[in-house]
Order: sequence, then C-alpha cells, then structure tokens
Amino acid sequence: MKSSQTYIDLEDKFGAHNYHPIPVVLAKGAGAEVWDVDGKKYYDFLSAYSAVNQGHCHPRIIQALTQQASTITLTSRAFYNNLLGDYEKFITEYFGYERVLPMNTGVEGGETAIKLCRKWAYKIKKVPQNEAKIIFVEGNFWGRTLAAISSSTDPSSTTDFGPFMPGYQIIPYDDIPALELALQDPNVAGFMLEPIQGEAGVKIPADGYLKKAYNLCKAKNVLFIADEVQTGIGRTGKLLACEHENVKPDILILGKALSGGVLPVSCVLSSHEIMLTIKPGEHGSTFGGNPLACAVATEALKVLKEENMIENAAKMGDILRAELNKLKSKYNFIKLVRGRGLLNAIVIKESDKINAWDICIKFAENGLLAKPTHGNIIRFAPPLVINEKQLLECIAIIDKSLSFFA
Ligand code: IF1
Repeated sequence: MKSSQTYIDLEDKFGAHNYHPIPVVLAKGAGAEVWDVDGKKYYDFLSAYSAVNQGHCHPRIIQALTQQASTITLTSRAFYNNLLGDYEKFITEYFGYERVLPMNTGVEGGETAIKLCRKWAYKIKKVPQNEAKIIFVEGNFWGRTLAAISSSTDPSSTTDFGPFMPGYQIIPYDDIPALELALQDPNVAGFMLEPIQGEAGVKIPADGYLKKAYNLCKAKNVLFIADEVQTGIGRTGKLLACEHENVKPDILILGKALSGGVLPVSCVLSSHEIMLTIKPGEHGSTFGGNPLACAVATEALKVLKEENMIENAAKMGDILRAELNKLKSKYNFIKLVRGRGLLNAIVIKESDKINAWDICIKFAENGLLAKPTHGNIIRFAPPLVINEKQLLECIAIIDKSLSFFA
C-alpha cells in the first residue's frame, strides 16, 4: 500500500500547482465521514465546498447513478433522451420556476445566467446593442472562467489573467445606497450576487438587504440573479438562502449539491419570458442535460426532502453556532462566529502564535477536516445528514484542538 506522502508527491510532481491542500489523502466517504488511505476516520466539515450536502455516497443517489450508468449516459442535445423532460418538469416544480436550462459546473451556470440576462436586455428591455451592464458586489465568487474573474475583487483570482470582460460594474456588498446609485443607469440589465457570500468567508448581509435590493431591481426593470450554487439546496436551513427574506430571484443558479457531489451538474432556472429569449443554437454544452445527470440530480433532490435534510440543517446549525459561541467565550483568539444553517465560519484573531492553517492541521490530526479561507477564516459546513451525536463529537474535537493554542 502506498503511503499518504507518495500520493502527495505524485500530485506535486505531475499536477499543476493551482491548489494547496491540507495534507490528507482521502480514499473513502460515507455520510458525514471520510477515511484516508491509512483508514483514519475524519468528520468532513467542508462537504466538498457544499457539494455533498446529502452526505458522501448517499446509497439512493449512487443507486440512481449506477443503474442509469449501465443504461445510457450521454446522448448530446442533438437528440432527445427519455429522462430530460421528466427532470425538467420535476426540477421546475421543485423550485417553483417555469423553465430550466441544464449545464454542468457552477461557473457555467453563472455564465449562462449572464448570457440570458444580456439577451433579455436586448430583446425585451431594449437596451442598445452591446451596452447592457451587470452589477456585481465586492467579494463575490462564482468560479474561475474569464467572465467570472472579470467580476472578482480578489487579486489572487485576477492577477496576470487580464484583459477582462467589459459590461460589469462592481459595487460594495450589503450597501443599498450604492445599488440605488448604480441602478440609475438605464442600461443596467441585471444584479448578480450570492445571498450569503461563501468564498468571502460566509458573509451574511444585514437583515432586509436582499428584499430591498430585489425591490429596487424590480422598480428599474433589472433582473435579480441569485447565485445559490453554494447556499442553495438546503445548506442554510432553507431550500434556498433567498427564502430567508422571501425573495424569488428572476434567475436562479444552482450547482454543487444538485448532484449530491456525484457528478458536475448545474442549472439555471427562470421564467418563460427570460428563458425563451435564447433560441436553438445560441447556447449549450455537450454534457448539459445528459441522462446520467438527470437521474442523479432527480434522486439527489428527492432524498434532500424525503430525508428532511433541510430541517436537520436548520436544527444542527443552531446547535453548532450555540456550541461555537461557548468556545468563543473560552478562547479569546476566536473573534467571531457566524453562519446560517450548516454554512458557518469562525474568524480567528491571528498572531505569531496562532493562524487558521495550523488550527486546521490540528483539527485534521484530531479527526475533523476544515479549510481556511481568506487567511484567518475557517468554514464549518458538514454534510446536512450529520446527527446531533456526531455534531457534539465534532465540537469536542474542535474544543480539544483549540485548547492546544490557548
Ligand atoms: C475551487 C470557495 C466554495 C461558488 C459560487 C459558483 C461557483 C462556486 C457561490 C463555481 C464555487 C468553489 C470552487 C472551489 C472553491 C469554492 C469555494 F472556497 F471558493 F469559496 F465553495 F466555498 N458560485 N465555489 O462558491 O462553481 O464551477 O466550481 O462548480 O476550488 O475553486 P464550480
């Protein structure tokens, strides 16, 4: 059997160096737990960046996968397949939208949303050709393509990758007056944001921000585009994070947990009016809407509701934050605890003695996997299937690990 270091060395030697992982080599997963190549067990507090909300290798999703995989996997959209129509009916009813456009990765969902918004701007809103503008907020993250990084304010995403996409305006996050000002431009077609910023460090806007922003967009005939790739599908204790403020986006982007982390599956949901502005041949993808993805996504959405994962996320999230707040009183280097449902983070007061990376290494030693973001923030986002007993075990691991730095 190869040692962990052998696998790490192979990646180091033959792979691109575009990641800096925690030095743990995972080989198996089930529910909220994963095992490394030596058989050591960990609780997964990242959930593959919220893609495995339904837990690792959920038996029903894997059953749907294997059954469909041995029947037919990919037909392309040059022909119809016998799953796509049922899936489209199912997912639109599930989220309360009229139409869906299936894609694969989250970033393609974002690209699709922006193309739809621009098309709508020219065809329906009658913005002059090539003048349509999309507003983004500072700290946004929606992937790594050139269109996505063109809206980024993070130098590690943008440096030496220019030139960038025109037609964007970036305003401060959680700032209603800034949005009001930006919306004075009649060529604004859309406002795109994450209802809770993930990559920025689980940043929750002030109460009422989403609702006010939505109403301002409506008043100016501007599309409200929600990137719920990370926040959606039960993660925050509601099916969608926008539901916390009763906002229904004009365009909704989903990805990650749409497949339970089994395959890259994403989609954009919207209305007849917006969706039908794109005509045959104007947008698509080889794998989008493939039968395997349809089978997997349908089952992933079914288990989420049938196994009450959304309610569990709300309940476990409340317990997790209550316990983390107790630890905050115990360890003065924890500056802040924040989150909703099972999308949470702690902010570390860094010093020459303490940093988030070392804390995560200690967590891993003690059997819990988490990853720092933006230096001093640690995200806590276990699969939504975690139970109370497991969660309390995790709190004990976190406590024990933090005590090492006290
Ligand atoms: C990486 C973070 C998470 C996303 C939102 C779209 C996408 C993402 C809100 C694109 C992707 C990722 C990608 C991952 C790290 C990651 C991430 F650390 F950056 F903040 F999830 F928390 N919209 N998020 O968060 O989806 O194309 O990747 O399927 O390694 O870059 P994708």
